Amino acid sequence: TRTPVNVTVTGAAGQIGYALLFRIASGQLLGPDTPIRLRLLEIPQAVKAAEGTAMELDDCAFPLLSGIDISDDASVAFDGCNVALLVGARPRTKGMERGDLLEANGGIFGPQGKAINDHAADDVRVLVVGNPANTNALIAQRHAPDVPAERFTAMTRLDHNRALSQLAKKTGVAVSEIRRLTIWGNHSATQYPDVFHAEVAGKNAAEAVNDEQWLADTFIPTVAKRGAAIIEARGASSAASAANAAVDHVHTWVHGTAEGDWTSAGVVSDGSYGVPEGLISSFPVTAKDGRFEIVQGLEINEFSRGRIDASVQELVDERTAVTELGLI
Ligand code: NAX
Repeated sequence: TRTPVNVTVTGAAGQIGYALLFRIASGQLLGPDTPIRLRLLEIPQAVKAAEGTAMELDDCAFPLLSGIDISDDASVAFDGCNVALLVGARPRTKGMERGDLLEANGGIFGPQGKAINDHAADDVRVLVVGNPANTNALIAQRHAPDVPAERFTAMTRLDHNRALSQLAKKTGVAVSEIRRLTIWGNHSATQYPDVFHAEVAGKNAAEAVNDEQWLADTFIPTVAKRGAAIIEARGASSAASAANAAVDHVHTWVHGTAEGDWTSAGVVSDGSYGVPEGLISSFPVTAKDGRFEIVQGLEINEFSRGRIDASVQELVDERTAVTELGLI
C-alpha cells in the first residue's frame, strides 16, 4: 500500500471545510489510489467543531482515509504537508477598511506561509481559497522563501466554473463542449472572464455568442457578482461550489489538463501579458507533470486588454498596500 499523502485544510470547521473534507477523504481530490491523512488546522475556539466533523468523517469509513489530526498550531498542521488548502481567513466585517482586512489576513497567512516553509514536505503544493485569495497567497508565498514560488496558487476555479456554466446556458451546449475559457486577474468583482479564445462545440465562443453587449452587460457581471447573488439567495456564501472548485484545482494540478484545453488559476506571474512579475494573478494555465504553465502567445483584443489591466491594477494596489503595512 502507498504512503498516505498529507492534506492540510485550514478553516476545517467552516462551511467550505464541511463541504470539502468529505470529498477529499472519498478520493476525489487525488484519485482512487491515493490514501490520505487529513491534518485540520483551526483556531482554538473552533477545534471542538472540527472534532465533530472528524467524528463524521470516521463514520463514513472511507477506505482511503488513513487518519485525521486536528490542531490549532500551524507548525503541527503543516508538518510533512504535501497539499495545503488554506481556506480559513478573516472575513470583512462591518466598518472594516480594506487596509484592516489585509492586515488581519496578513496576520494569518504570513505565519502559515512560514510554517509551510519550515515544516511542509519538499513537494508541497498550496491552494489559497480564503479571501482576498490572491493577495493572501502572495503573503504566504513571501514567507516561504525555501519553497519554489510556483507552488503557491490562488483559487479562481470557482469563477472559471461559473463562467463555463453561464456560457453553456447561453449557447445551449453542455459544459463539456466548452474549452479554453479564461479568468484573468483578481478573484474579486474586477475579474475578467474571457471567451475570445474559448470554443463552444468546436466554434469560437465569441462568434457563437455574437453579442458583445451580452458579454459586457450580462455575462461578465453575472460571473463576477455570482458570489453576492448566492449570498442573497441562500443567506450564506458559496460553500459546496467553492469546495468543488478547490477539488477541481488540485485534481487538475496533479493529474493535468486535457490535451488542447486549459483552465484558470491564480499563479505567480512571469511577466506574461503585461502582468507584473511576482503578482499572483489568474491566467489561462495548462497542467502537466504536476506543474501549472501559463498559456503563452494569446492575442489580447482591445475589449479584453482594458479589463485585464483593470483587474491586475487592483492586484498591484493590494500588493502596494501589504508592502506598506510591512506584511511582505
Ligand atoms: P467560514 O467563516 O464558514 O469558515 C472559516 C473558518 O476558518 C472558521 O471555522 C474559522 O474558525 C477558521 N479560521 C479563521 N482563522 C483561522 C486561522 N488563522 N487558522 C485556521 N482556521 C481559521 O467561511 P467559509 O464560508 O468556509 O469561507 C472561507 C473563506 O473562503 C472565506 O475567506 C471566503 O471569503 C473564501 N471564499 C473564497 C472563494 C474563492 O473562489 N476563492 C469562494 C468562496 C468563499 O467565499
